[in-house]
Amino acid sequence: MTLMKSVFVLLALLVVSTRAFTVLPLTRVSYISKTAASSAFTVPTALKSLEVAEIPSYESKESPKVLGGIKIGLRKLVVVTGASSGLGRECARSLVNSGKYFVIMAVRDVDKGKAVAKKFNFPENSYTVMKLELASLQSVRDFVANLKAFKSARPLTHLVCNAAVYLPKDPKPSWSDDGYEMSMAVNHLGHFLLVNLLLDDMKKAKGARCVIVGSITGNTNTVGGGLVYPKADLGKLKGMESGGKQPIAMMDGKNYDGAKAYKDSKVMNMMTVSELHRRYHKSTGITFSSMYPGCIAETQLFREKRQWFRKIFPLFMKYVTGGYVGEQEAGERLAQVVDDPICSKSGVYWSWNGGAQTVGRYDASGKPKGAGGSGGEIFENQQSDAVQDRDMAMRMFDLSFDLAGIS
Ligand code: NDP
Ligand code: PMR
Repeated sequence: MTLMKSVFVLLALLVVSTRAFTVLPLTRVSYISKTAASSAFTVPTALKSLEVAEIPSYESKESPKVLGGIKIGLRKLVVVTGASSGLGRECARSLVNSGKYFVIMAVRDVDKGKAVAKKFNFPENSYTVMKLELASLQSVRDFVANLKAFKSARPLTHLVCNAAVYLPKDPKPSWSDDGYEMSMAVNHLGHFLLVNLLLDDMKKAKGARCVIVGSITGNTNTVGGGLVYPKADLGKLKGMESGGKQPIAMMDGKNYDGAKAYKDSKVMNMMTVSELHRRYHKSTGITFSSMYPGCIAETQLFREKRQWFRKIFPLFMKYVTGGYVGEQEAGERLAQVVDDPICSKSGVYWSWNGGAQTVGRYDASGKPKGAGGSGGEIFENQQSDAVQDRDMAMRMFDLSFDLAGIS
């Protein structure tokens, strides 16, 4: 057994005694009842688009039934980034199955996105696949232009910023088209530009929501984020202040560390939500949310990790920490933040109090086996002091404007 494996096993034993820290921070704020959380999101057996008239209609004068030549009924319009894999794919599936949403799958690989829709039998009039390469600011701008042309005058009601890369094994940084370190560019900067370009449009919609996926590993007030190195730390933002471009890889200005770059990007995701809420919630009415779905230990996020890690990690999360959640259930959790009336409060970082089921609820063809709804209780989680640092968030937000080329 290698040294790394021995350390892993030892730590696993250590964590057995700290199981209570599942997905919880060291303190938590409030709970919402499981019944309230799970009842709002059921999966109908068939799409009945014209029976969803109770959904608030758009304030646009356009007919709500046809969009870009596609019949979408009165469904709400949601963009999900990274809908070709893992959490984003399952969130898209849950939203399509709800019958309430027309899903715009914003993906870097259009063929892969189409294959996902085909595999899960998404009804023709419930989705479209659009190219979005988050490692290129120009691609983000092109996506927004295409989106606006597609949906004509109808406002976007929901935006889910989910896509991400995790590059823990790369000894040297890789760079986006614009010369930014890849995980910061894809996970934070591309989404930052996307949200900012869509705000004006979304504020026209009633009940609009923007969700950016965060993580426990960006929060140092947790076991997952506080005890496992490297820890997230934006330092004094020296890297960002110096323009954040090649050869500067880290936003704190220090040497490159791929795992830390991911965790830093998650901090920026969560700070962005808090800052969006503070700056724009009152004036736009948009609900801004962040969330941690649980540890979805089997997704492609861990593609760079060694095979032994990818085998043991889900078992460790299931049977040692208890922080595991399956892809389907995680997707339903994200869809809950998009759709559930209890998640209409803005500025919240949502989490679930364990209770995830480990058995899938869909058969191989993608048909639901039974009722949907998440195990575990949703609650308003508390972020670390570092993530809640207002001055840092403001500075990070303002510098992101510069880096993303927003004037
Ligand atoms: P996956 O790797 O399965 O999914 C990531 C998605 O992002 C894929 O669809 C991928 O596209 C897309 N993507 C990657 N790079 C780009 C790019 N340059 N432009 C556009 N899209 C891109 O990972 P997960 O589903 O696990 O991760 C989804 C979210 O969940 C992330 O924000 C992650 O930080 C978060 N998260 C994950 C946890 C986990 O335990 N897995 C825990 C906490 C948070 P493609 O399909 O082409 O690869
Ligand atoms: Mg972590 C006790 C709780 C706990 C939780 C909820 C997570 C979540 N992790 C916990 C503990 C531990 N982890 C411990 C004690 C160890 C040392 C054995 C450990 C290790 C570990 C590694 C090597 N964990 C990891 C990795 C990764 O490569 C993952 C990562 O950091 O990706 C950025 C990861 C994760 N642990 C989690 C979660 C949710 C991840 C995925 C990270 C994310 O997407 O944010």
